[in-house]
Amino acid sequence: MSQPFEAFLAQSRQQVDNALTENLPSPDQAGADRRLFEAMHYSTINGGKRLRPVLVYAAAASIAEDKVAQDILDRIACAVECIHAYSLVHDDLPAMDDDDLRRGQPTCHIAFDEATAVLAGDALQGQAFELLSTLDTLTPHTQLDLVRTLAQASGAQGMVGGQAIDLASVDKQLTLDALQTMHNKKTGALIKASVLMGAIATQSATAVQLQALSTYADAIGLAFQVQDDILDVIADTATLGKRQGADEALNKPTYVSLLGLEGAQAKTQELHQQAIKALENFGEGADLLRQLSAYIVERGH
Ligand code: GRG
Repeated sequence: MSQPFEAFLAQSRQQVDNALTENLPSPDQAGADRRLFEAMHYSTINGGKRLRPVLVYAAAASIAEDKVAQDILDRIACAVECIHAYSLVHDDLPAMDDDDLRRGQPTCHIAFDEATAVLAGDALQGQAFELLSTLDTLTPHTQLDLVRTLAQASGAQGMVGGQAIDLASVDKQLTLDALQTMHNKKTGALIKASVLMGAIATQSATAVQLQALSTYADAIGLAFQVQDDILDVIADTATLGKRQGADEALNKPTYVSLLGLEGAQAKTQELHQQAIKALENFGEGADLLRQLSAYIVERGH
């Protein structure tokens, strides 16, 4: 019987926060690099939703509950969150989205300075792969599989490539397909990697199960982005910061601008149903993944 969803979310968030505190360089040690370490902490241990780490834990449970040591999953969850945090720090820089607020606090380059924010993002990326190299109770094949999955999802074919397409699409009319390709890479790839890495870590997922999880992840990754666009439109931009303002000023296309608000809401429901269907051959171990799909399309922030 899987754990109640709210308890699972709270516990997963606590686990990954503990793992981040344990595995990032201490901001308390004296030295010329202290400012860098402070910026890394500032940008990670600051109350994000921890969706990607939660997906790591839930995907592992969908294949085999209790088969992977908690410590292994914590380090994988931590690695994924380090990549996510690095992407946010760099995305907020003046050269990219030029945002002043993130998670309700001044962005890293505002709280520190631009050079430190660039370095903190770079260091978080390195930290992620260092963490994956410490999973020595897994087979070397599994370790390499995890490294490759995260590298592909975060690099030129994934998140960074998606960001490049996004930057190139400013002031351009994108078709729905082109918008989808951009989001699949920019945000979907890391969400998918989180699901696959949780499953890979069990060392017992079949090719058919991995394919089903891939289909599930594609659907929730897109649903996450459509819901993000919906939230941007219905939120009071004055209180939520300037992401929407920046997108409007840059004339970036969104799901709401292409489908309308009701069309976008219908799209999230359709994607949720696709995600649920992808898991039809999974047992109750996948209930957390099913509930996470509902959480993504129902979330209010
Ligand atoms: C700069 C290399 C590089 C990549 C940037 C992911 C990304 C690519 C930029 C993020 C821009 C953005 C705000 C996109 C909207 C969707 C999104 C990823 C929101 C932030 O993720 P959440 O909602 O954030 O999971 P929290 O704060 O909960 O972790």
